[in-house]
Amino acid sequence: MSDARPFRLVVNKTPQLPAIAGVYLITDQGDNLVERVSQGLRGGVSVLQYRAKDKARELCLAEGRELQRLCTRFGALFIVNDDMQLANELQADGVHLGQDDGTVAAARKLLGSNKIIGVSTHTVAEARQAEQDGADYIGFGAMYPTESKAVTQLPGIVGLAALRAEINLPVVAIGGITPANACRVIDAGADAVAVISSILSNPRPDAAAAELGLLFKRNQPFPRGAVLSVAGSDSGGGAGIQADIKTISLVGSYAASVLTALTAQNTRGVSSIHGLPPSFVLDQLDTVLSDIPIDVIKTGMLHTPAIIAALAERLGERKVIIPLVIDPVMVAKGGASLMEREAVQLFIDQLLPLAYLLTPNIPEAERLLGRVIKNESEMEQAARDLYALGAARVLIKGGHLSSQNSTDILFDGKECHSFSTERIFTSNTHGTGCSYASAISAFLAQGEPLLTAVSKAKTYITAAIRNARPLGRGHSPVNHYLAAHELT
Ligand code: TZP
Ligand code: MG
Repeated sequence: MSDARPFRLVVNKTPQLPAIAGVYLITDQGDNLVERVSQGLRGGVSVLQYRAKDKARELCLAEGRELQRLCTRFGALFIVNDDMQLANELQADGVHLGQDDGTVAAARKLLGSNKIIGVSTHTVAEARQAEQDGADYIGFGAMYPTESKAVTQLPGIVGLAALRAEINLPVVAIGGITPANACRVIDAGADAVAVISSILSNPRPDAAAAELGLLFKRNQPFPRGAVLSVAGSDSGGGAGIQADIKTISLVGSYAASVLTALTAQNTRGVSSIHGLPPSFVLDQLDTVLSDIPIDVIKTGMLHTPAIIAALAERLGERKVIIPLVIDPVMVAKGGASLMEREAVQLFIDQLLPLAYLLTPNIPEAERLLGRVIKNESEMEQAARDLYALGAARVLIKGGHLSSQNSTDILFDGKECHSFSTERIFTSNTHGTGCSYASAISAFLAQGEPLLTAVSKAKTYITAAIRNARPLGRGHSPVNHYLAAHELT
């Protein structure tokens, strides 16, 4: 027997750590740090830098170990700021050095070849030097003025773009970055965004981290980003899962689907509903999520309390969240109830708190809050109250009011923003809610910041209503095709 063995198994004993990319969170000096960091990790933070300014050694060791355990649980890298001795004692994944915190060579000697060493830089010259010295990534800033640190150099976005052209190492941009401005930082070439306050001072660190994470999709090829729609089928094709898939695909994202119920429906109404077993809803969900990288989950008609409970339990179990856009579908255009009565309280208690974004129209917001909403200032209060029930961001749609413009109000946890378009007087609005929430979900999955995603989706849905063609004898469906066409 020949002993020739053409292939040799090579075992790499020191597996490479993942490259620095995505959302890079730096700790602050406030209370409840472990809980806030834990929420950030749940929102998808990929690197945590432990920055313990002026803390006693014993405290640093204890706190560092706790944070490190969290990082291990969430699959995030754990980097220690400034102090290579502490990094060594904690056996962190690496250390981040300021210009005065010791050399890359000294850190390499102490920590070994498989640890990550980052260096803070403010100019192309400093970054080139760090690259020559053998750093694994560079920090670069500040991008914007910030209250978190007294910064003396502000190379900004222009400086970052110039640096990007010169440097091959991963670049972590820092300083005053928020989910609203990070798109400019990413477009200028940052591989990661380092933030303190925009995650740790946000009342919802999970949502803030998830918002930052989605932005990294913005330069991917089309179809860009993937949305999973959990909804009912509308045999008429104007609303439900059919509207969702049309919208998501036409605006440029990948659409996957989990069906909750089948409706026999046309433009005049729903004639019957065939609900699917919750176990099969979950089987669809698990099967999709175990294979396809989904960026945003959007829910529509959920139909029964059992489906709502099953979905809430499964999504709540996830370690790292997938941002969830919940369109609380309750009543069909023709008046048919699409959410059973007992389901509403269960929805409020179990699913609503998992929402990244909740998108009720006025009748839905009224039903959720148990009071009448008559004007824009009452819409604002309603958005704040639904936020208090646990949705991280809330968009109340004003289509059912009778004002001159159609105005929607978004509460982002800090302030209200309004989005207005011309009101189109028509009854051809079948599928409006589904299509609007799907467009928002797709734009989020494409890496648009929330305000841009809502604004583009509002433009889309307004065009879809304006271009609706008579079809059937009831409420004609909106025009998905021409709306997407107008957007481009
Ligand atoms: N280095 C340069 S700016 C900065 C550090 C540590 C602070 C960043 O904090 P924030 O709150 O994200 O602006
Ligand atoms: Mg430092």
